[in-house]
Amino acid sequence: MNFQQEMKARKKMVESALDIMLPGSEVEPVSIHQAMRYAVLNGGKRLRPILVMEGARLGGKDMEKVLPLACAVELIHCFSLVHDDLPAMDDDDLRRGKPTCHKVFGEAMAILAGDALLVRAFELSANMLQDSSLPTENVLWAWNELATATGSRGMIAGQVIDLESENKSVDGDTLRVMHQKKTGALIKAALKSGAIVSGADEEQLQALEEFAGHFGLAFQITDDILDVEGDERITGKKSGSDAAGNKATYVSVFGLSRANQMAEECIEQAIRSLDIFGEEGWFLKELARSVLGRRS
Ligand code: GRG
Repeated sequence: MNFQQEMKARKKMVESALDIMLPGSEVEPVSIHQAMRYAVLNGGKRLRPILVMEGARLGGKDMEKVLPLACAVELIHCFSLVHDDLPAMDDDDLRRGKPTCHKVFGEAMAILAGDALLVRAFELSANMLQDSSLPTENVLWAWNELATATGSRGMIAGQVIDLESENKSVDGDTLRVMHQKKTGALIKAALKSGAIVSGADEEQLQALEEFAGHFGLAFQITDDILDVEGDERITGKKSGSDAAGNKATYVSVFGLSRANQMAEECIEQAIRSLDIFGEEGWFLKELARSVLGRRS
């Protein structure tokens, strides 16, 4: 299978699993379950669950084994998107090409749906303890990585720095830390948690952590570039919202040309981090290269 086919196949696996792992839209109270399903089963590249699966493959386990963990990571990501779009945060009307969760279900239900997705994510991670082929201590370790990456020292910290930086001049270091936490932490935890549960060794974990650090930053830089140059019909969200919200981005701080160059440098470094995997590193290398040309 080539890279595109592999991505498509993994995305399909994740989408089927998400459909099963979310409560059905007929489960009472139906309003919350409909809002949760709307927020998750609405497109999306499924990058983070695909990283969990790749971590597991490189650690030597079947990708199917870690599907509950992969889905948990996607639910955490979707929770963050629902809350990020709320009027109190970015106040966005469009996400993945569709009206945002609060536009369809109302603000209160969107807040609850986000909360419920986060809780369901930890339920799914806990369910992995029932799989006797996965060492309990590794499942707990992965769970801990995920919680730290999501919480007030990880993604939520990044969001706080973001909120507190609005309308202020921000230097490159603050911007990098903000993005490492807001976007990078969950991306890193995704790849690492998949590798941890499947028993990857210290050297592999170190390499994956390094890869994910560079990859996550490149991903965010290209996100900032897409906000300026992207086609709304493809990105599925409103362009120019960073500038409209007076947000510090790689484009506003460094300019478009330097931002592009920085993304390329990050991807080169990411690819170099994979040396220890030899041929086995092909999927992550292709994934890294695809970030530079991404249009959504
Ligand atoms: C309010 C308690 C509370 C928590 C929420 C809102 C928040 C904390 C964190 C925000 C994190 C956030 C929205 C980061 C943005 C990261 C980003 C680049 C999102 C887009 O990711 P893609 O391109 O999206 O992978 P798809 O739609 O493809 O999944």
